[in-house]
Amino acid sequence: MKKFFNPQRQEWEAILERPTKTVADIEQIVEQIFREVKAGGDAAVKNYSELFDGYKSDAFEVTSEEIKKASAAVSEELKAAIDLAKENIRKFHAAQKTSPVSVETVSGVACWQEKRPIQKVGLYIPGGTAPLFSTILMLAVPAQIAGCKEVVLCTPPAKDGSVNPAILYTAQLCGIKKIYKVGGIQAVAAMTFGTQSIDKVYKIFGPGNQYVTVAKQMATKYNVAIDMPAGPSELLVVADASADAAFVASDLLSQAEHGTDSQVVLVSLSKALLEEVASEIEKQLEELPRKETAQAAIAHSRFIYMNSEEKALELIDEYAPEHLIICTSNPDLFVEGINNAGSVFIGNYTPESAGDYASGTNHTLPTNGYAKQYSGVNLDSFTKAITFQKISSEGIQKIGPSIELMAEAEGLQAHKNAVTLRLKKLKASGNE
Ligand code: HSO
Ligand code: ZN
Repeated sequence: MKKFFNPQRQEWEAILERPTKTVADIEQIVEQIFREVKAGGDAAVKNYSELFDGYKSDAFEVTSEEIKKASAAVSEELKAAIDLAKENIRKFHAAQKTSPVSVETVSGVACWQEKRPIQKVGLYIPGGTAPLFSTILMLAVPAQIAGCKEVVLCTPPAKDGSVNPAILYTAQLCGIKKIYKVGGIQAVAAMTFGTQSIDKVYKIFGPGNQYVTVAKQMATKYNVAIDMPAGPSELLVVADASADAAFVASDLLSQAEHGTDSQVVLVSLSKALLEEVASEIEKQLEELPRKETAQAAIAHSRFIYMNSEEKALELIDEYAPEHLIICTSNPDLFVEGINNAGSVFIGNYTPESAGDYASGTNHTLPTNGYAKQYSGVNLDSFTKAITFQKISSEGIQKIGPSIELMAEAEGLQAHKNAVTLRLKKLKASGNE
């Protein structure tokens, strides 16, 4: 870890800099795979599944037999835990429903706005060493509440075509009917264009490695939306002497074990706590099965001592962390003052893990400083707002003259005519 003591404002940017990836070579590969999947459909997907995942079959769709087997392989305890998490995520996201907004701006001019579901969404769930089945809950539960008609899930298979049972179990629990054993770039390309067996979608959600991330960006060039630009996961903990060093260390490590590029930052208002957390990390690291990954992330973590809460808040706001844990005796200063963060965790008994799995909030969040302008995934991520209006003869007479003038001033005669013709007709019929 790198330690800093009361860094000056002009040093903050360099201290908090995130790694920049060079995506140029990846982009070329992604472009080629997109071209091939667009032209060749399933056959191209099969080729790349074989090349990248070693899976030599075009039986992409998961069968009900496979689901049954997977369900039997998941323990009852884990099923109950998934149920609890699912219910909390459902409650929190169902509460995000909004009622239609309706305003009569001028008498006879009715305007309203209603949310409608995105009809077809695609979820990408990575496999590999940490198969994140919790992400299925975070995406499929709000998709269902929003009323998305079609939910497609892609996840990479092992060489033998198997998929982690918890992934399959959770997917069917969330009512997903179309589960495909396809991973990586080819999965994103398939959901972008559609193939003989995989449906095209309008928006793609979910985390992934840098290939998947670049592929999702490529999808946007073909009018497919994505949840948000993704980067390595991040946690910033702000703590003072009232924090429990072991808790703080465990939180920092929980983020570190995600990947060697995870961004881990401690902002401490106490020098003693900073040192305690550092030694706790060394201790706890020893016991972790993913020690090597966590160690690599910790190696580039930043431990920053600040002697002022206000300055600490400014620094945090500038960094805009994906996750922010506040363990200070005066949390309100940070809670009320923070402008830029994906998700905030308050107090010694609120680990990030709670939000990662089961408290109810979403764990698909903006990284890489995007918390300055993006929200995490929420119910609205699966809807669009449509506006409606209905104008009566009285209404068009009220606003018509202004429209005519504005259209004229913009040099758009046809726009003006669309109003003038109507006003004339009303005048002729004596309906003034
Ligand atoms: N911390 C991750 C989500 C996650 N953690 C899934 C465990 N499983 C990104 O917010
Ligand atoms: Zn996590």
